[in-house]
Order: sequence, then C-alpha cells, then structure tokens
Amino acid sequence: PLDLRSSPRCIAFFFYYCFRALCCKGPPPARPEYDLVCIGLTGSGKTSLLSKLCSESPENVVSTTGFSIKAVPFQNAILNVKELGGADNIRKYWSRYYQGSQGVIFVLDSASSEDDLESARNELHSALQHPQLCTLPFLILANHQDKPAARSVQEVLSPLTSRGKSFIKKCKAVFKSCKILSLI
Ligand SMILES: Nc1nc2c(ncn2[C@@H]2O[C@H](COP(=O)(O)OP(=O)(O)OP(=O)(O)O)[C@@H](O)[C@H]2O)c(=O)[nH]1
Ligand SMILES: [Mg+2]
Repeated sequence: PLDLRSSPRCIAFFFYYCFRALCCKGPPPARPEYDLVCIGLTGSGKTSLLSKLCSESPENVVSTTGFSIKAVPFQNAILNVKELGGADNIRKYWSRYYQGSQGVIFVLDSASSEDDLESARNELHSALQHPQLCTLPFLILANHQDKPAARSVQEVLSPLTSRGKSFIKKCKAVFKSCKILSLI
C-alpha cells in the first residue's frame, strides 16, 4: 500500500493529480448566445413551441400577457427567445421589443378562420418589412397541421407572397409546417 508520508515522490504525484482534477479540467467551453423574438397571433402556439424546445410540459399553457423570455439550449448555442403575447391589445406594442433581436420566429395557426389568418398575414407582412427585423433570419412556422382544417404552407402564405414578392425574397425567410402538440 502507498504510504504518502514515506515517499516525497508519492506526495508530489498526489498534489499533481489533485491540481489537474481541480484546475485543468475547467468548465465546458461557453456556447454562443443569440437573442430571438417570437411573434404570432394569440393561440398560434408560441408558448407551446418554447415549452417543447425546453423539454417542459406544454399542457395547461396560458395566454402570454406582455412578454416572456426563455433560454433554449442547443448543443452548439443558446437561444434567448423573447415571446411577445399575440392578443389584440398587446400586438400594437410588439415593435417596442424588436431592438437587439438577431432572428425572428413567426408562428401561424394554419387551421384558424380565414379572417384570423388574414390578420396573421398582415402582422407577418409588417414584421417582414420592419426596419429592425427585415434583414434578420426569419423562421415562419405554419402550425396546427394536425387539425383537419389546416392549410398547407403554400395556402397560408401564397396571398402574402403575391402581395409583394420582393420583400419575401429580400429577407432570409424559411417557411416550415409543423404540429407542435403532436411532437410532444
Ligand atoms: N391541435 C394543436 N393545438 C396546438 C398546437 N400548438 C399549440 N396548440 C394549442 O393551442 C393553444 C394555444 O397555444 P399557446 O402556445 O398558448 O399559444 P400562444 O401563441 O403562446 O398564444 P398567446 O400567448 O396568447 O399569444 C394551446 O391550447 C395549445 O395546446 C398544434 O400544433 N396543434
Ligand atoms: Mg404564449
């Protein structure tokens, strides 16, 4: 058995390994963080999406009054996503919270009434043209695809693209369909 008191070499090794274990391992390398804004009409599924991405239960989500921020961890980055509530009385304040955003997630309910979908398109149109957002990467999610009344991404967005193709091309927009609840 090793007797530390009798061997100066053993003592040196002991301290060397302690030092390595305590000091050399260090914390894991820091992941870059990005600030995103998440918008869309009330009920489109923004909170459900962020709960899902944070591995939290999306059951019993309540409508967001004002805004809420979640840090969504990915392997190579952390996204600090600021969700802005989508109710009528909150939407007029959205643009006050755009500053500093590095990307945008816009969530739509593809199964909503034609009137609500038109309101969502109008909000999307304004966001895509907003000076603080128009140059940012834009992810547009046509959600609620599990519902029978859901429209395809083309159906959701074609009235918008025909309104002004140039700005859709100008921004770095990506369109995706999804069914957030079915993914849970
Ligand atoms: N069937 C179905 N329901 C969904 C889907 N995504 C969200 N929901 C439901 O839609 C409701 C509203 O979802 P939220 O995530 O609160 O919507 P929100 O966009 O955050 O709404 P506000 O905070 O009011 O702006 C909840 O009952 C969700 O369970 C989906 O893909 N399919
Ligand atoms: Mg919400």
